[in-house]
Amino acid sequence: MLRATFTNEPSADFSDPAVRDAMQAALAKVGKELGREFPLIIGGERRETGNWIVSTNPGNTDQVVGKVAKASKDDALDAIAAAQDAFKEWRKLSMVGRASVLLRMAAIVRRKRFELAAWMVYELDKPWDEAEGEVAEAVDFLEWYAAHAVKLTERAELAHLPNEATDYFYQPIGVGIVIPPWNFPCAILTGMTMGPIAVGNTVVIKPATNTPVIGYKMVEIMLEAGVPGGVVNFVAGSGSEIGDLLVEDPRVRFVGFTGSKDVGVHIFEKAAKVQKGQRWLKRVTAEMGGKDAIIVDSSADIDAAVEGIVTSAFGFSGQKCSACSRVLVHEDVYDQVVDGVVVRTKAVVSVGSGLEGEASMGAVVDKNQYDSINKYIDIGKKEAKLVYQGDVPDAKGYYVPPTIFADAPRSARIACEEIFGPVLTIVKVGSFDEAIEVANDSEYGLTGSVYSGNRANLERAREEFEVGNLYLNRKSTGAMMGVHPFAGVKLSGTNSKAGGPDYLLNFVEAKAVGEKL
Ligand code: TAP
Repeated sequence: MLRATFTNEPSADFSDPAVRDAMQAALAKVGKELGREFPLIIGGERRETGNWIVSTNPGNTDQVVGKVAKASKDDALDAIAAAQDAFKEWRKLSMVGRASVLLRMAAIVRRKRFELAAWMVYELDKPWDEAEGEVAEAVDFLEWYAAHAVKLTERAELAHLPNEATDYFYQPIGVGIVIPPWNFPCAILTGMTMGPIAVGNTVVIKPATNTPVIGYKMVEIMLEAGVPGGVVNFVAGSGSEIGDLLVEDPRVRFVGFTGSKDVGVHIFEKAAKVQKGQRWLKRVTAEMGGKDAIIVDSSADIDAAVEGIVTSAFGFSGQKCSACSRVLVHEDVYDQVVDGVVVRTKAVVSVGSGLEGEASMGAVVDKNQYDSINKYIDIGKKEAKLVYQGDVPDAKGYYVPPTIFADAPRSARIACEEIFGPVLTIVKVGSFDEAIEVANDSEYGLTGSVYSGNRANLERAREEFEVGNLYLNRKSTGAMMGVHPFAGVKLSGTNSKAGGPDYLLNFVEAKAVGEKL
């Protein structure tokens, strides 16, 4: 039943008119469902709370995508109780049995790919290809974790004693809280939830407040695929209101978080404190922000570097944790690279409503992000030279133009702080040594790329560039599950490596048994 080998789910080709028609049909179908109310799901029961999180389209702020019940503290505690109860039985199911639920979910997600993508077009103003690509990534997470959960049942080889039989195997650990970000509300939420569930744990999901509707849709599919109520629970609510309560609860065994550095550090600290009645140390996987750099060496293929920089910087409006936000260019090729990046951005980056499926960038996620990015653009105008700023549509949405600063000092705020929008900062360096030094002079260590024709420099970067995901002569975005296991180092995260061979080990504990013969 389980696939012996894993292959990545191919993305749809939107240059094919039939594919575009399918996406238009999904947008029309979902368009008729906008504005509906969605409950919490606790122990398999739907629950309304009288309070709502109203999710709107950031590209058209008058458009309500849906209203999702907002959890109170009691709702959150009930969800933990339901997960604790469900753990008793779910942990006993065979790994193959649980993995088959993931494969069933993958099949449903695959069938609903355009519909799920359409929900993200409405809820995030995500461009069609990015939204559909994310759905394909959710399929990858499910099939990869299904296969790797089964692999975990293989007994490890141990040394033997002549008169003792030894055994070593993995067991699930318990109730987890899953706190995903809004930027990949389908794929990351699915991976963070179904990985731990595959190996026998139970989960309470608190979706990001900006994207609760797509979160609800994914949980519905989990239940449809056969995840029992209670094994997965859905409590939408504000992180600042119910986050600490969920993380601190002594019944919780692990916390999976993906989001900003500040919130991740806060959660890490809260989870570290052993609460009254708690009988374990909590595990935390916290995958956080970045200030991802692309280095362009003097020997680089400049056209390839320019293409990689522009794609990495402006895809999904720079709202990917892997987005390139600073470029460190050797002085010998500096002018060529700056000119090339500006020319290419003008040619290929356009801003417009995700709904129309034409523009390469949609709106940014909400007013807070819009204000914060614009604040950084104002700071950048004082710190560096604005070399390009594109246009935005005249629409009621949070549209920010692609913006490029050059000649930035390495210590400029726009060169050091995560902006998480379509703002690119270019810094000139005098040597490859200096490029590596500037790249590493950061609290973050998520992704990085090096464009170079010099083998020695590429090998130096392999060893010395302090990132969790390094790319040589290619863009810094577009990690694929199973191909580029993904997570950062330093204050970019706990390096849990989503979509990698070790990810599931974060959610099991190993037991060694020795039996005297
Ligand atoms: P955050 O603002 O940190 O929010 C992430 C999640 O944490 C949301 O569900 C949020 O809920 C919740 N939260 C907020 N305060 C909390 C608290 N006190 N306790 C528990 N949960 C709390 O990040 P974001 O804006 O959604 O996402 C963007 C960030 O994620 C960027 O920094 C980006 O680099 C990073 N990111 C990293 C990765 C990886 S793999 N490293 C991948 C994607 C994104 P509310 O929405 O209710 O506030």
